[in-house]
Amino acid sequence: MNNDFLNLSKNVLCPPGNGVFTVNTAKERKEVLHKTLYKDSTDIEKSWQDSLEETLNNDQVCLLGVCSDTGGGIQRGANWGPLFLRNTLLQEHEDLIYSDLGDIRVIPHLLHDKYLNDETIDSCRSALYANENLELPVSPLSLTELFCDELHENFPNKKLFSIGGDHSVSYPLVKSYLKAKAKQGKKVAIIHFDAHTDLLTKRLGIDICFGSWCTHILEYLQKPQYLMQYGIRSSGKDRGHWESTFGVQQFWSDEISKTGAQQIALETVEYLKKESIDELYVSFDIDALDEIYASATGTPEPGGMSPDQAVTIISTLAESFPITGADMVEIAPLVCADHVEHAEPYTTLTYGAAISSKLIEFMSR
Ligand SMILES: [Mn+2]
Repeated sequence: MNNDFLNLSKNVLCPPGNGVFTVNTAKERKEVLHKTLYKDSTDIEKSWQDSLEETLNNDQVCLLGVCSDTGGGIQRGANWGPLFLRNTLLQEHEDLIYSDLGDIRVIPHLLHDKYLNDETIDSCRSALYANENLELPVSPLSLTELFCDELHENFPNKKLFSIGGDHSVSYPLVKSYLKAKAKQGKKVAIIHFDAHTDLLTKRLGIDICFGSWCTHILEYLQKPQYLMQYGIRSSGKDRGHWESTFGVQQFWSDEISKTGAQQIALETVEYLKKESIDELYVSFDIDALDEIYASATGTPEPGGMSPDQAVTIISTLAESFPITGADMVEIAPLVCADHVEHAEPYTTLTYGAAISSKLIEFMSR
């Protein structure tokens, strides 16, 4: 491995679960995770650094946390997704095989470096790297893109499963994946589960956020039709508007229930085969699920998919295509929707972990 890449990783990542910068908050939860990962180590930073090279060189699926929810904007709290989802995966899917790269280092007030002035960048470089001359980005989305670009460059076959974060984190994750696959000459499609289309061009003047990330990855897709969206239901415009304006393909939640998840998935398989698609990336916004399964998220919505429907679609696609990248985003474990009866975080985490474990299992094939 390129030594520069190992050094870069040590600079822009931190141990799993540490991506939310705190002194005492959630200390016990972090300790549970660290004890499982690093046994009796008293120096977590060192144990994590020592494990990085092996993590990168093995052929297991790699986990990456992006604890940024600055790109959200209605109810935040998805910054805690990576820590809580990891603990749920370890408790409820203990036989699942993957290795953990850690979390992107996150300054919670920042989103993307293009929104910053030089003075702020210098100041944040001093804080993150103790060196303002180190020309690394400082914002979560910029750091994620740089890290993923270098990861794909150094390890073209590495499969990355990322945990958000609000959905804006999928912008650098998917963009970097698409650039890497284009270089490899692979034809890919994005399978996107969500209650929302995420197809704004800008939201209040900001182009990269949870409501607009999809629009800005279209230019990296060979055809806009290769963005396929499932579970849509909360939208100011109808399906025809989005499909004719952007060229994407949508399967709204009511249609999935009416036609059946299996049938919808088979139609997708047929389309993707006709287009000679080689590989898939799955981006899963937990609010694709109905609010009774996913209330601990920024924008829980009724009328959504069941976990079974989602797993059916993913499993059917995985029988015909390799899934070579995926993310699970928008789980906000400390958020409790007051309009959802019996809202609590554990149901959301359990279903989020169940779908994540399926994705990791399929990616491992
Ligand atoms: Mn979304």
